[in-house]
Amino acid sequence: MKVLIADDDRLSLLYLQDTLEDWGYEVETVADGQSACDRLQEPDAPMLAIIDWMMPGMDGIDVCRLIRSRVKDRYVYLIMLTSRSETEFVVEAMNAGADDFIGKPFNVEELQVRIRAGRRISELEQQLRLKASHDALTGIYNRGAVIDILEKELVRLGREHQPVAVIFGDLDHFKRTNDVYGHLAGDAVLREVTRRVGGVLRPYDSLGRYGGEELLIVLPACDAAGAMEVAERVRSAVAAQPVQTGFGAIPSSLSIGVAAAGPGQGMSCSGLLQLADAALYRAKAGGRNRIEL
Ligand code: GH3
Ligand code: MG
Ligand code: MG
Ligand code: MG
Repeated sequence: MKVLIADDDRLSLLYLQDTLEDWGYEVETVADGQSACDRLQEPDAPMLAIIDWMMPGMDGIDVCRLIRSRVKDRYVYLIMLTSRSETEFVVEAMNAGADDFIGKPFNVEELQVRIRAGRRISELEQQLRLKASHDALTGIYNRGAVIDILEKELVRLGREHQPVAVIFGDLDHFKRTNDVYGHLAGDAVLREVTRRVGGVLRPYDSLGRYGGEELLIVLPACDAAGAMEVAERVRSAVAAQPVQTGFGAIPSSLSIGVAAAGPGQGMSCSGLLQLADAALYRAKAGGRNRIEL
C-alpha cells in the first residue's frame, strides 16, 4: 500500500519514510502542502497520507480542506502530524477533514497501529465504492454508475461544445438462451458478451449494465458516425463466434440502438436514452443482430 508523507522538515520526513518502508509501505514524499494537494488529486495517488500541520505556504489544515472539497471519486485517509497536540488543535484538524491526529514526536508503536487502522478504513471504503458502482455478475458499471457518467459527460462536453453518443445494446432472444441452456449458462453468456464488448471500446468509453441483458455504452466526444463505427465493432464482436460455456457453444447476438447529442444541442440524459431506446426497438423489429440510428 502507498502512503504519502508531506513534511517540510527533512529529518522528520526521512525518519518517517524509513520507518514506514520497514513496515512494508511504499512511501512517496513531498516537502510542502501545495505538492501534497497536487499529488493527492491524481487518480493513482496514495489512499493514505500523513500531513505535517506546519508547512510554509499551504499548511496541513489547508491541505485537508482542499482535498475534502476536490477529491470526490475516492477517499483519501488523512492523518495530521503535529507538535500541537492540545484538544483544540485536534478538533481544528478534524473539523478541517483530517481522519486522525498524531503528535510529534510520535511514538512508533502508536503510529503503526494508527496507520493500520487508517489502512483498514481506506481499503473498506474502496471496496464499498467499487461494489456500489459495479455489477456483481459482469464487473462492468451498474445502471446508476453508467447513467451518472452520461449525465456528467453531457454537462462537461456541452461546455466544451463537443458531441456525446450512446450505444444501447440488448441481447437477442436471451430468454430462449436461458430456457434452452439454463440460467447459469445465460450468466456465462452475459459475462463473455460484456468482456467482448469491453474489448472493442476506446479507453475513454464507459460500459454499463443498464438492466438484465441490456448494455449501455457512453462515448464522449463521439458523433453519430463515430458511434455507428463503434457499434458495428460491438455487434460483430458478439455475433462473430458462439460463446463457449460449460453448457455448450451458445450463439449470441446484440441488437443495437445508437443516438448522439450534437454540440450545443442541450440534450438531456433521458432524451438521449429515449432516442437510443427507440432506435433499439427498430433494430429488434428489423430482424435483430443489427444497428439502427
Ligand atoms: P429480445 O430479442 O426481444 O430482446 O428477446 P429476449 O428474450 O432477450 O427479451 P426478454 O426481455 O423477453 O428477456 C430477457 C431475458 O433476460 C429474461 C431474463 O430472464 C433474462 N435475464 C435478465 N438478467 C439476467 C441474468 O442476470 N442472468 C440470466 N441468466 N438471465 C437474465
Ligand atoms: Mg513542519
Ligand atoms: Mg431486454
Ligand atoms: Mg433481449
